[in-house]
Amino acid sequence: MSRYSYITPIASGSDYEVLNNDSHAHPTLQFKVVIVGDSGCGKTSLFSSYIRGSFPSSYEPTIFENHRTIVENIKTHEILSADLWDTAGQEEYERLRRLSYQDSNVVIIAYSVDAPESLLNIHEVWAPEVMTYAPHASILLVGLKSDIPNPQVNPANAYNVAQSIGAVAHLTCSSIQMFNVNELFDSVFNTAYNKETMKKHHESLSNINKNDAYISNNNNITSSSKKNNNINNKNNSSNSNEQSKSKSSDKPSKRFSKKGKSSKCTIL
Ligand SMILES: Nc1nc2c(ncn2[C@@H]2O[C@H](COP(=O)(O)OP(=O)(O)OP(=O)(O)O)[C@@H](O)[C@H]2O)c(=O)[nH]1
Ligand SMILES: [Mg+2]
Repeated sequence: MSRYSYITPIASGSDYEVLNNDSHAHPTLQFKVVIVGDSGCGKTSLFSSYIRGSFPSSYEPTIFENHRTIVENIKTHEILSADLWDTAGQEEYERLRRLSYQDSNVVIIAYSVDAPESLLNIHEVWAPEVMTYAPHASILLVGLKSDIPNPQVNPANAYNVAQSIGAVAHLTCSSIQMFNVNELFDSVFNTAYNKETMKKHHESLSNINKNDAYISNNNNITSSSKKNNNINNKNNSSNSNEQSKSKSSDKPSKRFSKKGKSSKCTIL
């Protein structure tokens, strides 16, 4: 990997293999991945090389296309399903493209290493659009057509752009030569998978905290009722036990509902 490429820990982990769509695999998780970038930078060729293992023979501008792809983690054999959304780089399809972002987990922003303006457009067009329409999606930056001799894009500039838009990975690929294509999609799936796993982990932690709050509230009830009993025992008034019992059973329920509410708010 060149010194200007990187894959952060969230985008690292496992390797994946594309399965036949007619395989009867049962995915455990489903993701949506969108690719955007200047027209002609090589988005469709990248998807085609990865999914079908073939490079398109002619250039046809995309209007809109999506592919459901089933992949298997080669270590754990876990099956994931990914909807790969190919979009139009052309300006006239801007409105249609903006509809593609909804609910995406990962967005690949692409430029071509032979077109410096496609890198400039990351700041001008693509990153602002992604941040507006897919604010929660993770971004990977990819430089396409890396096989072209004498690339026009300065790799240090591309690295700086990747950092400035918070890309979780920056790679250069060649769809013709299948160079770094699998590596790019491994990073895409690892990002989506790791994010989902972290989300589930946080959710279960928050449930544990809620249970803890519930238990501690119940403990407060018990200790407060004991305290009340002690006070009442000290006072030693007639029927004090019965009274204190009824008081203690009134009081704790109030405290419980108050405490229960505020701790719930804090957690949520
Ligand atoms: N040398 C080289 N050429 C490529 C590569 N990938 C794509 N191309 C060429 O670049 C041109 C545009 O490729 P596409 O993949 O259709 O570009 P796109 O980004 O999908 O374009 P739009 O659909 O218009 O947004 C085609 O002529 C491809 O043959 C690559 O890895 N290396
Ligand atoms: Mg296309």
